[in-house]
Amino acid sequence: MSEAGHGAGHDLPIIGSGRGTPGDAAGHLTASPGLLIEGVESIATLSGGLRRGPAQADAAEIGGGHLAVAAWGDRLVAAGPLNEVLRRVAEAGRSLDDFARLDAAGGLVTPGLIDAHTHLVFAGTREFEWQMRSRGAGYLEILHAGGGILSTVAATRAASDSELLTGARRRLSEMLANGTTTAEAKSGYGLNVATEVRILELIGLLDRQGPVQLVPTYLGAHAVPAEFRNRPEGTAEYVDQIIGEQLPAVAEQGLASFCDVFCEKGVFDPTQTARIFDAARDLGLRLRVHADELLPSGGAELAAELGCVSADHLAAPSSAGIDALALAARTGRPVVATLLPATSWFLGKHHFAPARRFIDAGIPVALATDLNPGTSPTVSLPLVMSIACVEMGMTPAEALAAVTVNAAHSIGLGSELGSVEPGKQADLVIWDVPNLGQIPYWLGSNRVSVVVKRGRTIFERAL
Ligand code: IZC
Ligand code: ZN
Repeated sequence: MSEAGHGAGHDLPIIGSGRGTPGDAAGHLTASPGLLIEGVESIATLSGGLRRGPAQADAAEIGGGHLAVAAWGDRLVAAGPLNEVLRRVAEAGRSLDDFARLDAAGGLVTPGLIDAHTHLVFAGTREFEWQMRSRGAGYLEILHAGGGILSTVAATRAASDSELLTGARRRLSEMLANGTTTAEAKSGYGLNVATEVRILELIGLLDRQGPVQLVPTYLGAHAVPAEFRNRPEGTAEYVDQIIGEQLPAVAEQGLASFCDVFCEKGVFDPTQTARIFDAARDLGLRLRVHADELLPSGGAELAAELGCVSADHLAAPSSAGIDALALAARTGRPVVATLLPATSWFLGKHHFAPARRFIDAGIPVALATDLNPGTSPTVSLPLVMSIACVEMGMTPAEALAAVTVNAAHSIGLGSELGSVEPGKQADLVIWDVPNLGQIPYWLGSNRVSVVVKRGRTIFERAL
């Protein structure tokens, strides 16, 4: 639907329970196993796999109107001109009677958005620290004075499960309303065995409850906790605890897909990071890293060397680090550069990751919110896309690839999520805009009309 016609969203029929898929924990069955979305103006399919180099700008768009998307169960069946989609449905031996119908009213369909970097589960807020920063205090200076991450750790340790769940659920529902259907979610505000395990268990519970799908990451190496900080060998002792106690507990219970480390000057150095990663890999975890957020710290180089699935932040990589990531991409071992421009912006840094250099060097770029109470209290991937376009010179199509197909690869789910292709999971957003350029263009507004997860409508906006 065009901007002039956006009121047409009133007419969208409500289907399903708004929750759950057949067989999931919620157990809400919907009437029809199929879903047919009609009246689509254009589809940004993002088909064709990981985007890098000039291909980062290829959204694999189908335009011209009279388009449709069909799903059966939780899988996509067909997307394209309505006639072709109906033919595919018939060829598959399905009757249209078994499809719920949804009118996109001339809107755009994209894959469900994927937020590849969030610190979803935390207690407390840090608006006070943010105001200190705008008066000149440094992020790491505040951390070393016992604030920053450590103030969130104190609040999180003290919070009950139900308090943590209430906060996380509120953020998840806002993420969903902004088009996010899958998110990576980190621990890292526990910094001891009991609370790190507790946070990851809560992430598992939230994932099972849905509808937003979560990929859990263990981030015990987010900071050195207060109880270790006044010892001469405190950092080394805490790394020993991570390797000796936290990682085995997390791995034994199968609580995390990834292990992450905040590799930054003054936090964990590359040698400590590599020790943690060696242990994590031995326990079957995949690797992702907070790399070069504030200063060149050897994080990008390490990510390439150790085969991290993703290197995140990269606002201050060294040239050698960029070269190492480019070489990894050229030699078939791509590390996704997951950039977090809302963080740079909220830190008031005027210093953003060199996205154009990454893209020109053939490094696949993803974008994520970095949702956290200190440096990026936002849930909105469309807002992150806007900042990426304005501050990092990305095009809207590059930014869309960065929050769909490349974000799927960043969390290791590239074969399952991130594009509108037959066989992939039916996670979709119907947008109240006629073309993808308008997603980041409508700065700070929300143009999501309908969100579909695993073939079921889970969100509809009342216009
Ligand atoms: O709570 O400050 N950078 N970790 C590394 C963060 C930002 C989150 C926080
Ligand atoms: Zn982070």
